[in-house]
Amino acid sequence: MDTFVSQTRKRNIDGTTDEQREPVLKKCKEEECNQGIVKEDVKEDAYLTEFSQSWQKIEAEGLDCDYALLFPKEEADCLYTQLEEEVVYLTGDKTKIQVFGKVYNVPRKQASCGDAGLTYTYSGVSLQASPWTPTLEYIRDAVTKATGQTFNFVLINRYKDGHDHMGEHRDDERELDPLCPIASVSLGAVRDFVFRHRESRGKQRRRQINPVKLELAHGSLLLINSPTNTHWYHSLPARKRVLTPRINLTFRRILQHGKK
Ligand SMILES: O=C(O)CCC(=O)C(=O)O
Repeated sequence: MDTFVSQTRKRNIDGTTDEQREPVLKKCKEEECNQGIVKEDVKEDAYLTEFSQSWQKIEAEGLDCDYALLFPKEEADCLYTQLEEEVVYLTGDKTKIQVFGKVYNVPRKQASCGDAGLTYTYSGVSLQASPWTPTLEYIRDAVTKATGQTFNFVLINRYKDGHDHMGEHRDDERELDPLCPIASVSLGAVRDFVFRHRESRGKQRRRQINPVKLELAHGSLLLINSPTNTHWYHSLPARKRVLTPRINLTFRRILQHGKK
């Protein structure tokens, strides 16, 4: 994979403790992850073993991201199973977007949750936040503990397999707090994720800047820091060889009434 990562450095992730995570894991074990996703007999000890991972810094011109494994596999499996039970995806007109005046079907399923009254608008679609579910709150709080940032909204994308995808775009809507990173949590199938510099796209490209390509793992957290979304587009390309689903959660901070 021709990943171009200009510089990496390690630092410790300040994540949740095992004790804090235990209630969610217990719930999942009690239900025996009833969709059959967790097949192994996972021992109590395995849950309580300290899970320490480190951040990887990903930098290029105008691009600043941090990547870490936030959840160990067993916990990520449980969270995935619980989200499959809890999240209600959009239907009808909300499954269409407008790009340059043309209407397209969204090639994946979407939902949004957040604090009461919040709305997020992109590509001609206005998404009203549904109430947080227990698992989304749990993941949001784990992200806050790991990053020190607070979030009031999450966009949920579910890709049933490698045919489902997300086209190149920037998350640069005015209602997003520019000081807050976008925190992207991935659960399920590993998928490629590509950043492309705005000056090296399409026919009118002005510069030759290599794309930055990542693989987003099950249980991972990618922080997209400012000013990345000003200079770089990102996408989740179709990958026909991927046969299993993936859920992605992008936690955001939306400015209420256009103010901080
Ligand atoms: O599924 C992904 O990792 C991409 C999500 C994304 O680009 C977005 O929510 O803006």
